[in-house]
Amino acid sequence: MKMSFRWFGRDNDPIPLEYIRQIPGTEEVVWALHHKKPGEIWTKDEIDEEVNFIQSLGLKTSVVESVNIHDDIKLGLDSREEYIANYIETLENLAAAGVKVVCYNFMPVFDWTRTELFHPLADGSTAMYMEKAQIIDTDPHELIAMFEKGSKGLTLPGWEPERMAKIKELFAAYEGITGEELRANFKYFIDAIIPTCEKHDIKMAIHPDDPPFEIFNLPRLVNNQKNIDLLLEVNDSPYHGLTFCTGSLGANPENDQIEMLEKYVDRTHFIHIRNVDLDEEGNFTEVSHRTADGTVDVVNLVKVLIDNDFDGYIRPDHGRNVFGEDADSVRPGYGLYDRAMGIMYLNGCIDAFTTT
Ligand code: DNO
Repeated sequence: MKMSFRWFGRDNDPIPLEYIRQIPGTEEVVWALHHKKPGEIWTKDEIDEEVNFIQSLGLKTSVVESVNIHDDIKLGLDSREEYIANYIETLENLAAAGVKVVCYNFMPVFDWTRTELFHPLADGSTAMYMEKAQIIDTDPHELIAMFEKGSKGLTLPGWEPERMAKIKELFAAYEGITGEELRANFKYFIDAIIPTCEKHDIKMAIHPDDPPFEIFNLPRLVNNQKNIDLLLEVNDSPYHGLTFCTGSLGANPENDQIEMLEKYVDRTHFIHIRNVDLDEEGNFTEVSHRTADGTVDVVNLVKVLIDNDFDGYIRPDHGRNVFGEDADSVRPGYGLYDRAMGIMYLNGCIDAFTTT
């Protein structure tokens, strides 16, 4: 398996690539063209510029996270044809630059959601937190009103201003859409792009929905075994696979992640390892990667990967904010220190299971 570290690019990430190279065993940078909007073509020149820069510092560029999907595709509108054609062109351009795996999601309206970014932990660090009731009980219209008033009551990372500006229309567009309809729109998309993936040897790795339960009445497709089975069944190609995210799936206490990883390991191209500490009400805080610090059995999940000769890509997911790292300059969850410690913990697990 290949160890990687997510990096948001020269304009968005204060972590120097030189530091990433110093994390033992880390060969790959998980990258993206973060200025690109969903539906836009990533040109060969733009891709080459980024890839050449990362590679010039001795790191590889096999994994992209994410090429985001335009909402018209998720909604199944006629205009999806143009966006699917653009997506295919982007995949061809990425494959030409040597990219092997594309991580993406199919969540309506939002990417991941939390209710607090700097929740204090007992050790004096902070981490992201999700209070389930606050999300479940918030009516989307109240949420829209809160944003219109500029309220910081609910802090939701990764919500770009352009999206917030059209949040009302987005909610209206998704109103009434069922899980089955969303899955049918997903199938239309994946069936359209898989021939390109097979031809150019570039794998799709869908990320689970985070949190893995319905929020604001928006349907979920990638949150539990039943739905993941249905999702994988829409197209049998191995090029249609998963990003197995232990933090996202770990926030649903009914998910037996060991069983799930054993079942899906052959369709898993990328794995995000993160631990969460889930309480009885379904709230969770993100914690260190160590098994003992949360409710995700990180050690035995790594063992499943080793036992199955997993040869895809792995990265540590969100870390805590530790050692006084400047929380304003790094993206929430994406500081250097705790993720680097996460890698060393994963390296320890990997070595313990592979060294005889
Ligand atoms: C959170 C990330 C997600 C992920 C997307 C994939 O930190 O794991 O934002 O990148 O859902 O498209």
